[in-house]
Amino acid sequence: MDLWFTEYYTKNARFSIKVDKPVISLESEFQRIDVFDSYAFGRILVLDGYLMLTEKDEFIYHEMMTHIPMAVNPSIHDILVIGAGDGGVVRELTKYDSIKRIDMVEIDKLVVDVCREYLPQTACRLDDPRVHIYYEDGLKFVRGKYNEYDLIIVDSTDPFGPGEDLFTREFYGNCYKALNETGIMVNQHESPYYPNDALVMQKAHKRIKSVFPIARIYQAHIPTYPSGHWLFGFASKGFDPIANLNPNWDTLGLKTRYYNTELHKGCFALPSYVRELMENA
Ligand code: AG3
Repeated sequence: MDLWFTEYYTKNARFSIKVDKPVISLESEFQRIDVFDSYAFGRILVLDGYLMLTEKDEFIYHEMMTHIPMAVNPSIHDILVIGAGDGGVVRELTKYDSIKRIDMVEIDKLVVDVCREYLPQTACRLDDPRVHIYYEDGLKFVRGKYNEYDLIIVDSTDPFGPGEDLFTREFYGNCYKALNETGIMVNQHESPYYPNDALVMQKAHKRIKSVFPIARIYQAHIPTYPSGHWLFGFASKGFDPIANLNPNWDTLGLKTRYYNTELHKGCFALPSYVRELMENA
């Protein structure tokens, strides 16, 4: 049988992965959830037809969302994670003994349930005693928080459907308030390549820049996301992602497969066309 999962990147470009077997398909209150086993990328998670992660390359995304801020401020103790129901961000964070509390706010409990059952590779640390899961709307959750967190990680879906609110100026403003005076916010920032993705990522950057004094962009190569070229936002009230890189991060002895401190310095260097997109945002 010739079974393929296909995501359309534009009307004229698409990406397909041959499916070995469908694992589970469900419809939650918020979205359609599919898990497939594939030959090339292992098990994959798809929400509303958009590929969220594969077992083969999720380490790149999850390491880049967590170790970049953690290597800038070694005194991060209280963290808010928004979205991230698959648990990949939490798995990376729990590598740090210095972290005291991880509040995770995921709107869709069914995503967490499905990942606990079918994606233990990412969901494996959701039961760490420092992790508190809230099944709530991320935008509403941060509205009520003041001066509480050292770090906010926004691991959302794309800016349509349930993830849409997590790209608004109101949301970024509330994150600013929820952070303490040394706070850092990291968010998944879409791709600069296809015009539709580039437009939403420009809008997001413009909004973050209007709220945070420091707003930088960094990149990684993620084979199974649109164009394979993915961006992340690093916003802070004072920390500079490169000048303030902790020179002792390596002595922590954490095992990573993508992130390292040389790459940390390099990933903020953007291609000229991306720099231009940011300047014209
Ligand atoms: N979160 C965002 C992935 C966006 C991918 N977009 C797409 N395929 N169109 C992934 C969740 C991983 N924790």
